[in-house]
Amino acid sequence: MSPLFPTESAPPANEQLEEGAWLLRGFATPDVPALITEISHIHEVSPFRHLVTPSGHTMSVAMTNCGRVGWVSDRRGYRYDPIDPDTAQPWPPFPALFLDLAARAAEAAGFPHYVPDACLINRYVPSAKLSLHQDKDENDAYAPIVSVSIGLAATFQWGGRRRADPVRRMLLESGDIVVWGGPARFVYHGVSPLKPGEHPLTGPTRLNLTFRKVF
Ligand code: MD3
Ligand code: FE
Repeated sequence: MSPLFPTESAPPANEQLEEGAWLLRGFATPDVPALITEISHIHEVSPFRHLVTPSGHTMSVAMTNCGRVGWVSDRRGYRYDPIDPDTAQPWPPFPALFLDLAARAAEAAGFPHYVPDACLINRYVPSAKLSLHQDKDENDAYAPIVSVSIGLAATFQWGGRRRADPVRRMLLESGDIVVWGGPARFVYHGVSPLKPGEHPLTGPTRLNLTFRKVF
């Protein structure tokens, strides 16, 4: 018998991962096509590039930014910079949709009045990965990082406050948002090498937005 209220039409429930961390499955799905358009406009001004870490390793993930400052790395270290070193110009401003989406997601996770300063945009192709790390270049240690996944799905690695803590794995799909704030702000995390695939909107690519309150 077919159910009167099929579960397929119910929005997925928000899932609390730990204190301060929420997984909002499909939260950004209606906005994904417009987000991709905005990212391509940002790429025209501040193109994706492979940054070099202080140890001299070239990252497999390509990055760009929008907002007041952008996250950059070179042989001298990591920093937030108001100027894109590749163009010698300010980073493109936040599209209105970015600020609106980040604030709605943060609110849904218990962080009202979220106004980020920066958005790091990561682009993965098959085999690109992000090794286990903490994000601690931001001055605000309570405000959340809001992460939006777009395109191919990726296996996200979610650890604890110490590098040696056990790591859980979960699949992040296009439209999923994860919010990490307060006590969950400094957990180790990473992304396993992207598996080859084809997404209808992004082709063989995964995009990820991470909104940050830097100041
Ligand atoms: C948990 N990006 O850009 S997003 C990063 O999918 C980064 O591109 C990954 O890690 C990506 O720094 C993961 C999820 C995420 C981002 C930041 C966090 C989880 C986090 C900061 C603290 C705790
Ligand atoms: Fe990170």
